[in-house]
Amino acid sequence: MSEEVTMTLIVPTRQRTAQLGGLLDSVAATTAHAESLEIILVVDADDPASMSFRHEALPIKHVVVQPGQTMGVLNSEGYEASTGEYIMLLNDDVLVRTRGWDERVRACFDDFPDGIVLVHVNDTLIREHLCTFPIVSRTFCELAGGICPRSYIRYRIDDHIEDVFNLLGVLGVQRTVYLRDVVFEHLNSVAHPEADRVYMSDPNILAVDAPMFDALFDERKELALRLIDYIDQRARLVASASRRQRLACIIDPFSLRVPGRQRVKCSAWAWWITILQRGRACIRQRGYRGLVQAAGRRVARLLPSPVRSSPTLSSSGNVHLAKQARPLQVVRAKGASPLLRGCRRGDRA
Ligand SMILES: [Mn+2]
Repeated sequence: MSEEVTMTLIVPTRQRTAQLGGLLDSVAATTAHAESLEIILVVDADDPASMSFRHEALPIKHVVVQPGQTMGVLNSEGYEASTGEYIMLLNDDVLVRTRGWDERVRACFDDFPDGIVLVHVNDTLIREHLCTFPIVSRTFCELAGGICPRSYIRYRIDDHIEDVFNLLGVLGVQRTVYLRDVVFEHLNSVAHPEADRVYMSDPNILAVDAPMFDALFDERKELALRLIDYIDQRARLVASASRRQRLACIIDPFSLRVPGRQRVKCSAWAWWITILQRGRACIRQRGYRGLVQAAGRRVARLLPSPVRSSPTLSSSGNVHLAKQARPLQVVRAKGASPLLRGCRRGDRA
């Protein structure tokens, strides 16, 4: 495994280092490749305990901001300082429960080499209903102009990211992966008399974040279009490279002159004239027996034959024909069209 950072966890945290320690212990205990992990703690300048927090098993980077910033700003500042190829927005009130979670996430991104994927884990509260802890690629962030808008106070950051991918889905590009059995237990819940643990949101903050989310809808639609353009452009480059490779294998242009290479178009009238002319020429040159033989050969040619004249790749990588193709010679008998060549006496083509 390389020492390169592939995964960044962005964790805004304030004055609860015990809980933060619990999260990082669980990360250290479950990560398959801790050496390619980067933890970014976004901490307030008036919080010395968080600013000096370290973990013995994990590389920690601190990003210090002025107190009182929005979650949008905290996550964005964390993103600006990140170096990982894949970036996860996380909270400090989480315990990672699934061993090898990072390999599972990595495998999802490997399925889409263009990097336009949203992976999310099971937070045990909101689960498949929303990507509470979203993971996206740096490529996505660069196309989006950041990991999230800075203006969201606390809520709707996950909704905002997920919504972009929901819009991709509308356009037939399904790029959201929910890892149901990769558990990041979210401890942010309150006892609710009528239900299991539920996540309670602050209505005053939601009153700001919800209209913001609505106001940015058109912006997300534009982003979805940009993402699809990027996906298409990448696919074209990959297809073009593979076509170039196929053409590079061909060294003999005459090897391409195989039967069936043209789309033959002919009016019914011209077709009948040709058949009659050929038949007459055959009878003239080789008699009725020759005509039957020629017709038999023509029928045999229509039958599928794996050996005859199909281009094959030799061990040297060069395309050649099972039977050596001759350069075409247009033979023009008196008044006969080049099409009549097939009926020349002694022709064993
Ligand atoms: Mn939380």
